[in-house]
Amino acid sequence: MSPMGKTADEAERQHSFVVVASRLPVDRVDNPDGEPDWRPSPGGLVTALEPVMRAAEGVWIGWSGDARPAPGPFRANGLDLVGVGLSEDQVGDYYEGFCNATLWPLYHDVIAPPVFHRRWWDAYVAVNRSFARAAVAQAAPGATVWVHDYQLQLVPRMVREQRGDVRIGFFNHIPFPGYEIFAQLPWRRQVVEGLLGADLLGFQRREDAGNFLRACRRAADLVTRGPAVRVTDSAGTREARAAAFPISIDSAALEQIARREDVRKRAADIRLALDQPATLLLGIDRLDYTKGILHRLKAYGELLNEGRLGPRVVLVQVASPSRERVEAYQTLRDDVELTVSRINGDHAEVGSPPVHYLHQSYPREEMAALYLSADVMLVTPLRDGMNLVAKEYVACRYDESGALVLSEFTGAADELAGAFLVNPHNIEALKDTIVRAVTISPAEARRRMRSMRRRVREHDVAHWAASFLDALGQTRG
Ligand code: GDG
Repeated sequence: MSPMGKTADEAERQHSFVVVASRLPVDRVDNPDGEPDWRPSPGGLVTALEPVMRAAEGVWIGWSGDARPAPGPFRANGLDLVGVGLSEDQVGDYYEGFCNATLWPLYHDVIAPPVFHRRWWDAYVAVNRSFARAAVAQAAPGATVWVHDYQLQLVPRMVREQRGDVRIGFFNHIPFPGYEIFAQLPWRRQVVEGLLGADLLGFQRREDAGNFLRACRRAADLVTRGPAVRVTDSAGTREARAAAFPISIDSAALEQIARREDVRKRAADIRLALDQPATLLLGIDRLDYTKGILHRLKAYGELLNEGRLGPRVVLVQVASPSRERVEAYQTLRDDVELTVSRINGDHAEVGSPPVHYLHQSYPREEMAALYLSADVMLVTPLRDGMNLVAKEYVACRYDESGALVLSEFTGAADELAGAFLVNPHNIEALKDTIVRAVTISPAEARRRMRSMRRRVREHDVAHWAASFLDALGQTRG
C-alpha cells in the first residue's frame, strides 16, 4: 500500500498534475454502433487549458455534460480524462440552477437577477464533494491540483481537508464581483472559506483579486496583507495568496491556422458569399446575456437607420448555442432573434440581408476564416472575465489589418490598448466607436493592430499557465 492507502496499481494510475474543471474538454457523441465517441467541445476554458494539459501530461477531471453514468478514466483527443457523474436532479439544481442561474449572474454584476434556492446550494455542496473525491483519488503524493472556475469553489478546501500533501491552485475565469454584490449570496462565507483551501487563487484582473480579498475580510473576518490572507484551519495557520493572472490563447497555433491556404481561401469565399461587402463587421459569442449582443444589434440597427455606415455593410453574428435549458437564455435567444429579424425586415434587399445570424458552432478553421474575413470585430460584453474572442481576432490578423471594438468591461480591455474601447451601455458612444473603427486609415489600423499582436504573442496561454504554476510552486515548501 502507498502512503495514501492505495494499492500500487492505483498509485501508478495517479498523476502529479491534476486539472479539475466543471466540464470535460470533449462532448459525447453516440456512434451508430452504440459506442461513445468524443468530440472537442468549444469554450473559453477548454481553449486555454488544452495546450497546458498536453504539455504537462496531466489528468483532466470533469463532467461529460449529461446525466448518463460518468465515463471512467479514458483517453480522448490525446488527453487523459476522468468523468464525474451528475444525476438528472443535480444537472437541474447544481448546473442549471446554482451555477448558471445563481453564481453566473451574481458574478457578472447582476446583469440578470440571480436566483437563490437552498436546494440548489445543497446540490452545489454535494457535486463539489464528488469532484473533490475524484481529485483526491487521482492525485499522486505531493501532486499539484489545479481547480477551475466558479462551479467548483468549495473543492479547494474539500481536497485540502483530505490531502495536506498536495499543492492546490484555483483559477477564477469569470469576474469576482464587488463586495456589495457578493454580499447578496446567502452562502458567501462558505464560498470564501471553500476557496481559501487553495494555496494560490488566480483572477483575470487586479480588481477581481482585490474584490476577493475584500470578501475575505468582510464575509469571513480574515486578516489580509497585500495579496496574502491568513487562514487558520485544523492543520494550523498558513497563508493563501490572491493575484491577477490574465488568461490568453495559443496565439502561435491559431495564427498558423489563419495562415493556411485553405483557411485564407475560405475567408475569401465568405466575403464572396456575402457579395463582397465594403465593410464586414463580425460578432462571435456564446449566446449569453453577458456578451452585450442586444446592445451591439441596437447600435448597428440605428447606424443603418441613420445611413452612417455607407452602402454594402454586413454584420455576421455567430451566437453559439449555450445553456439552452436555462430560462434566461431562452428569453435572450428570443430577443436576439426578434431584433435580428426586425433589422433585416427594415433594411434587407432580396438576397442581401444586413445581418447574417448563425446560431451554430463551428470548427476552429471556420472560426479563423471568419476572423480573417472581418474588417471590424465587435466585442461588446456588459461584463466578461477576459474574452478570448478579442485575442483570437488579433492573433489571426497576421497582415496587421482590421480593427477591434472592445468593451471596457472585459478583462481583455486592460491589455489591448490598440482596441477602440467603449462603454456598451452608452449606445451613442458605441455607434460613434463603430463608425470610427469602420473609417480608420490603414496606417492607424496597422499601428493599433501591431501593438495588440505583440501583446497577444508575448502573453500567450503558455505564459499564463507558467506564471500561475510558478507562483503556485513558490507558495509552500
Ligand atoms: C469564460 C469567461 C474567459 C465560441 N464559439 C465557438 C468556439 N468558441 C470559442 C471561442 C473562444 C471561446 O469559445 C469563448 O471564450 P470567451 O473568453 O470569449 O468566453 P466564455 O466562453 O464566456 O469563457 C471568459 C474565458 O472563460 C477563459 O478564461 O475569457 O471571460 O466568461 O475561444 O473561439 N469555438 C469553436 N466553435 C464555435 O462555434 N471551435
